Amino acid sequence: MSEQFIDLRSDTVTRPSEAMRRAIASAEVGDDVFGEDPTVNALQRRVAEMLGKEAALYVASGSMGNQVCIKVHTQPGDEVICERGAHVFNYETGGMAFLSNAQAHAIEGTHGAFGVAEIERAIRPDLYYMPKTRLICLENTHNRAGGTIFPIEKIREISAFARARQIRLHLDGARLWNASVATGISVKEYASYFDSVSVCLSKGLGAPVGSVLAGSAAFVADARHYRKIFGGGMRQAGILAAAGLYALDHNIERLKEDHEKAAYLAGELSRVKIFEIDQSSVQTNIIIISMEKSGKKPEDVLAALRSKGVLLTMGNYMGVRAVTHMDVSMEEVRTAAEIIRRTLS
Ligand code: TLP
Repeated sequence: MSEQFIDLRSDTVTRPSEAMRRAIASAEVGDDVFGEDPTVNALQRRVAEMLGKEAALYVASGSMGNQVCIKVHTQPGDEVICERGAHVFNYETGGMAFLSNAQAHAIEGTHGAFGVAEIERAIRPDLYYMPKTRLICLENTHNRAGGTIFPIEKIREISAFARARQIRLHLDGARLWNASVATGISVKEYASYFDSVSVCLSKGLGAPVGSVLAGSAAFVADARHYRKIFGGGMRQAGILAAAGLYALDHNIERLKEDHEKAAYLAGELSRVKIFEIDQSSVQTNIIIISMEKSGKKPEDVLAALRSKGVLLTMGNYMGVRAVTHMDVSMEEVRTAAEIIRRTLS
């Protein structure tokens, strides 16, 4: 597809480079359901170490990482506080209801973030006829809000509060690497505030498949059990894990280039009349574009751009989304900006 198109739909569309393919081809493998795949084990150790957690577990996707963590943390009927635009709430096919019989208590955030005051209002009193507030999920960076960074001071306050109230705290860190590169705050520091963290290798880091969840050894032992129930027990998964290790070795620092491309593109696109872009939300590699005031339908705009060779995707309500990544060069971003301006003006 990207032969003819400049594909800005998602950072998930990247394809493994030649060097990554060589790492895949030469990976040592074993049966991971027996815990015997050396490359999976190396990846899990590496991510556990990077996140400062006792243990980690390789999973098939970001959704599986989040949903397994939610399953371990909750009991049926429990409530999970998350932001209204959260991926776990909007884009995981109702997984927390389907798989954990838990219900989401969604609260309105600003740029995908919220504070202790909002959480306090959402916590259920300890009454027998109310659900138990068991878990809080944060998302960093926040996809639907535009790749926005959850402020570290807020995370610290929420973490201290959650620990004092014995409410578990999970981080959907699908793009935690982006947050870390943008702020200079280590992923280890971010992760230290959470009971569990899920990170993706298949977004900006460019691996074809895979995410990793991390937490205490006891947590990860339970997670392994649920990963198997959810159909995620893979066998010679080392050929996939090798791509993940390659991505961690080579593709983290370069995320700043994706952020530069997004900042440039957001600036150019703000000159398109029908587009409204909150520039303050463009903090990493995602641009959320609203067209509400213009009355234009996002699907018509997407089709018009597709016919000219540029792919964007649906964003928020009445809007579209552009995401920069390693398979779209700065030059292609410039071309895309030019095509979008010509097509829509
Ligand atoms: N996000 C995808 C789509 O599902 C929207 C994308 O193109 O951005 N957490 C966050 C914050 C995510 O953005 C995603 C994927 C996931 C979890 C789920 O990861 P996968 O797709 O591997 O299940």
